[in-house]
Amino acid sequence: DEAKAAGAIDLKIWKDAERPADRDWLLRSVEGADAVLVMMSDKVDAELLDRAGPSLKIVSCMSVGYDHVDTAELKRRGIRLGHTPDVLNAAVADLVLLLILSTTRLLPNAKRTVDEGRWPQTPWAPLSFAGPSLQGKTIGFVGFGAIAQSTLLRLLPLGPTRYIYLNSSPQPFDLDNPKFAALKAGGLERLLPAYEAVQGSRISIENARDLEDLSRQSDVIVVLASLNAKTKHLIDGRCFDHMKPTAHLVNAARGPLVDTSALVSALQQGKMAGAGLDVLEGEPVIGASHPLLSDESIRDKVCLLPHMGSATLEARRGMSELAAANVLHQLGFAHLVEGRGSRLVQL
Ligand code: 8YV
Repeated sequence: DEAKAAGAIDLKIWKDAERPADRDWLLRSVEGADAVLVMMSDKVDAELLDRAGPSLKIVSCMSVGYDHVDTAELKRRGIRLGHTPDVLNAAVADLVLLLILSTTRLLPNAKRTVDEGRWPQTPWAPLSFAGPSLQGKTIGFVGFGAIAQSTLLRLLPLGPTRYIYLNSSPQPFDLDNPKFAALKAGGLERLLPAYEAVQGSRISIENARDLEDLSRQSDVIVVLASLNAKTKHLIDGRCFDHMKPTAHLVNAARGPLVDTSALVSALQQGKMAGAGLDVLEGEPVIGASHPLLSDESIRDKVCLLPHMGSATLEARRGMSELAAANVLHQLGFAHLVEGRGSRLVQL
């Protein structure tokens, strides 16, 4: 506001917070811009960068993921990229927990039974709506960045005794390695012995050998990796072949990390027990005709959410402030956001 009042900035703002920016509006609005601040739904490609022209210095994303941005083009043109890590860790980790519990405790089936008025006709039986507890179980993380580590910290009181993870390169577990900073900052050193004492068993955190190893051992696989050419369909048919028939899959990262048709077949064939997905290939247009919802034999095994991992008011405010701070830092207005750092990506 200050910079605008001083006549130092001209802002073009898409004002509808409920709907993504219209592409034509975006292409018109970026002409001659010094910075563009985009949502995950705004594709930043060569066409948009051409329209912006040589004045463009930074593309700032209001998201931690930036698979909607052509990073090679940005690098080639010397344009910086900003994103919003960390401010959303708690919100996404909360949602992952919600998905793990929803899918293991059969929430879709239970809720549909009540919502559709079938409860009175459903006689109580010892195994009605009974799903597995997390106590003594193994959780496998595909992608073990700050969000996955925040999820692990939230899972500790629920009783899993083994956590295994995979990153883009092998990384033995070592709390002094900055790669595990979110676990250290969350107090793992103190929490681990406390929960071991409460549960009366050791809790281990280990680097899985590979995806096959992780798939074979996990009771819940949590996908929190970034999407790129190497990770598309990382969770595929082979992975489902190795899973325990009682295992669940949760994806709160990007839809294309999971091969949806392989997932549908795995659920149909009973190769796994269920899936909780905040993201889906082809989102946002998922309807009742989607294969995960149209097949009655698997419909109750999946909990689908509309990509809302970061959707707490606090996280969204933090994301918007950081996305704006990234722009202001890059354009030489850092003094306007004193005390607020910037998060630029090394391209
Ligand atoms: C969404 C996310 O971007 O930050 C990310 O990468 O996937 C989420 O935070 C956000 O929910 C939608 O704008």
